[in-house]
Parts: sequence; structure tokens; C-alpha cells
Amino acid sequence: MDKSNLKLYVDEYLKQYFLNKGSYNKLIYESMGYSINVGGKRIRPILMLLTYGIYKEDLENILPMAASIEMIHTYSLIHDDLPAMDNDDLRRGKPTNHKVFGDAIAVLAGDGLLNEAMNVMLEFTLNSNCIEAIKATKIISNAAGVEGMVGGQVVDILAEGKDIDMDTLRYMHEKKTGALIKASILAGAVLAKAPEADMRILEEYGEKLGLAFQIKDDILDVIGDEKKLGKKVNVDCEHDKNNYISFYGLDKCKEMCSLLTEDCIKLLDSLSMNCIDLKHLTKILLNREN
Ligand code: GRG
Repeated sequence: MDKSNLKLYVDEYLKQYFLNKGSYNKLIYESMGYSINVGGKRIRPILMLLTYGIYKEDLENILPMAASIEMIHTYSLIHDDLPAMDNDDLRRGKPTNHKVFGDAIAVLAGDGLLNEAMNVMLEFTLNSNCIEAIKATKIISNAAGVEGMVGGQVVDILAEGKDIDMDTLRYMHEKKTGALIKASILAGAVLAKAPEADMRILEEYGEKLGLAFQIKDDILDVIGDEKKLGKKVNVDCEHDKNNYISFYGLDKCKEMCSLLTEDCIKLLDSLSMNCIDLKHLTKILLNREN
């Protein structure tokens, strides 16, 4: 597998997975496939593959696990866009799932993707018959659930229109965005049977990377709003208050993002093995434009 083109392998796996599926239930597969194939950076699967790749050569072996985490991420985006949550019309530059298929099918497409991910991970576990696959599945399902992404989303919804403190903001993002990012890294490491000392370093790396990713997302959000409005945004009144920018301001956030990225690189440098590709991706995430 060409490490510089991992997105292509993930895209192809997911495309094939949802192609020509279903009979009476064809529509739900179309809806799931629509959101899966509509785009996306595939950061979580790539993080899993590259972390696994620090220790092992056969990256293609864990492609189903990597694709599963993208299915979970895509389900969360479909549900997040629903009128009952963020009520967004566009996602990944295209109409959101519910705009194309209606609310009911969009809810079911999200449910379908989550369950399909569990199915693929369990099939991988049965086929590989190894304890590491069970551990990785547990890490991912826990990160996707109430102790992770779902829990973070609940805090986000409850915080809407209210002032929250820094600890709540941090908890919210650690769970909503950070948990799945950290799980991608840890699952890759577990599947590759990384040494215990490296696991601890990668856990810290995952936490810092998740935070840097979220702060960068907030920065891009404000910059996007400013471009749309053609003027500077006052984050206190013109922008969703519960983000890092409204707590720290744009410049401080940019600095925090750079410092976190530097920390991430130092952590990767302290691993027992060389990981040039993961370091490269870490820097790309800091400099990304979307
Ligand atoms: C509905 C349970 C549930 C959770 C939703 C992920 C999420 C939780 C909400 C999305 C809201 C959001 C925009 C969060 C900011 C960080 C984030 C997850 C951005 C989207 O991830 P990317 O940038 O997206 O990896 P692509 O489209 O590239 O896959």
C-alpha cells in the first residue's frame, strides 16, 4: 500500500462496500453511500493506518477497521446536520443527507452506518481471531458512545445559547471531536501490537492532536464566516460563543494550535520507531484549509 495515497484506498473500499447493495431496502444503501462517497478528508482512517504502519507493513490488512471508523464519523455528521440538531443544508460542499433523502431516511442512514461499522469490525475480529481486534473494536465503540462522541454532542446541545466555562468547553470537544481521533490512533497501535510505552505516548499524542484539530476547525469556521461577510467577525456576538475563539481570540488560538502541533511532533519523536508519515500528516492538519 502506497502510504502517500491512503485516502484513495479508503475511498475505494467504501465505494465498493455500498455499491449495488440491497433489494427492497435499496434506498437506505443509496442514502448511506451518498454521504460516504460525497467527500471527506478520511483523516480518522488515515490516522489509524499510519499509526499501524509505524510497526507493520501490511496496512491493507486493517483497511476494514479503518473504513469502519469513517462509517461512524459519517453517521455522526448525518445526524449532526439534521433539523433536530444543527439543521445544516450543506455538508462536504453538497446537500446534506436529509435534504436529499428526507429526515426519516437520514436518521436511518446514520443508524445503518453505525451498525454496519460494528458489523465490519466484528467480521474482521472473527476472521483475524486475535484479541487485538477485540481490543480495537472496544476502543472505537467506547469512543463513539456516551463516554465519547455522543456524550460530547449532548453537552454541546445543552450548552446552546448558554455561557459555559472553560472546563465544559474542553470536555465537550475532547469527547465530541477528540475521542474518535484518539481512538483511530490507539486502535491502529493496538492492532499493530505496539509496545506499552509507545501506547502511552500515542494516547497523549491523540489527545493533543484532537484538541489541535478542533481549535483549527474553530479557526477555519471564523475565517470562513469573515470571507462570507467580507468583514472581521466579532466572535462574542456574531459567532457561536462556545468555541475556542470566543474564549481565547483568533491569534491566541493560532498560537495554541502551533504549540500543540509542536508537542505532537515531540511525542512522535519519542516513540521507539520512526514515524515520518504520521509527523507529516500532523503538520498537514495544522496547515489545512478545510
Ligand atoms: C450526532 C452523535 C453525534 C455526534 C456529532 C462530529 C460531530 C458530533 C459533529 C460535527 C460538528 C463539527 C463540525 C465538529 C467539528 C470537528 C469536526 C468533527 C469536523 C468534521 O470532521 P472532518 O473535518 O470532516 O474530518 P470531513 O468532512 O473531512 O470528514
